[in-house]
Amino acid sequence: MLLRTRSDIPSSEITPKETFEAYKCSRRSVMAGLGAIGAAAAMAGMPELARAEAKLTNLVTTNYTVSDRATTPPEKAKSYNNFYEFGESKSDPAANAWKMKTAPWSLKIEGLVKKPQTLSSDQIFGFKPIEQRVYRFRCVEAWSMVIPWDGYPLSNLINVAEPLPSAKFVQFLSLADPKEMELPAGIDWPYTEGLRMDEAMNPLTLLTFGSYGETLANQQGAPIRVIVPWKYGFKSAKSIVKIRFVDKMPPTTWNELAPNEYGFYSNVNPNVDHPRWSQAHERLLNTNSIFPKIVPTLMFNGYGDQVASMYAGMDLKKDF
Ligand SMILES: Nc1nc2c(c(=O)[nH]1)N[C@H]1C(S)=C(S)[C@@H](COP(=O)(O)O)O[C@H]1N2
Ligand SMILES: [Mo]
Repeated sequence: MLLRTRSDIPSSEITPKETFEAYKCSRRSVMAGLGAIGAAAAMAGMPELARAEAKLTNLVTTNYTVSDRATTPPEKAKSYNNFYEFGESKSDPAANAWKMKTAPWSLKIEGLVKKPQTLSSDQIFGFKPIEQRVYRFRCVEAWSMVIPWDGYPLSNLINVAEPLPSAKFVQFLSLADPKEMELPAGIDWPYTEGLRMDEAMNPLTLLTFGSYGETLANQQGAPIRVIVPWKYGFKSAKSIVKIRFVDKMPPTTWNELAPNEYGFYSNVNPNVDHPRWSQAHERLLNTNSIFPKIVPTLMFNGYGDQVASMYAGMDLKKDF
């Protein structure tokens, strides 16, 4: 099994500053996106750990906010997590993910693109104004939360790389570092997920750096993850180190483990049950109560208006 770590990426591969500035993203605007702690830490070249959960400033609010459900308390969203690299129970990520060093961090963009490149997290943070979007977030395990995620559409980053017409899918690879992670046996690390190109370019797909107006906690997938709100939670890969543009549907972690249980698409769909449980309802984890409300699951998690057309003509029982 081949483990990929950040040390695979020589610093010489980091995109030079000149190239980066060609995207009209000055260091100043990078700083503007981070709170005072973050800016000070970054300026002093301090490890990003020092600015964990720094306040994000200049957040732009958008009209994607869910208003029909109360927002999950942040302590709930940051203590009940799936991040198998740090262990398989819901409390393991919060207990163990502090060991992950999130700076320096680089994200490599490779494959079928005109401009393959490696960007630091600061470069990516500063590339566009950061929006806050309160999204419904539905785990395949039939629980859900309502979380204000902070980031900008993934399409902004994809456009920078200029995918070739032959690029049909996007593959995400998460960090897999045995020095910092448990990496339980039985999974072929690194964690990997994928989207079809139109899904990756959909304006709802968020490249995410924060939640609740702060940088992501490590257990949420700091410093960079994706959020795909109309799909089951496992499609939203955490702590991404690589985005690869490919011509064929890429392998994905859960599909490889149990292809009859987890399809590539994994659109939230109350009409297609998981082989071992119903997907018609969900436990709504938007309070700290130990007796969560159970609510009906919505087709495409309630985002059908924005996404259903991408699946017109497909049999979603077959392409689940
Ligand atoms: N790298 C990685 N990404 C991952 C996972 C994981 O185990 N490893 N779990 C997925 C699953 S199953 C869910 S439900 C969400 C959980 O995100 P949250 O902990 O921020 O709620 O992350 C997804 N992304
Ligand atoms: Mo999940």
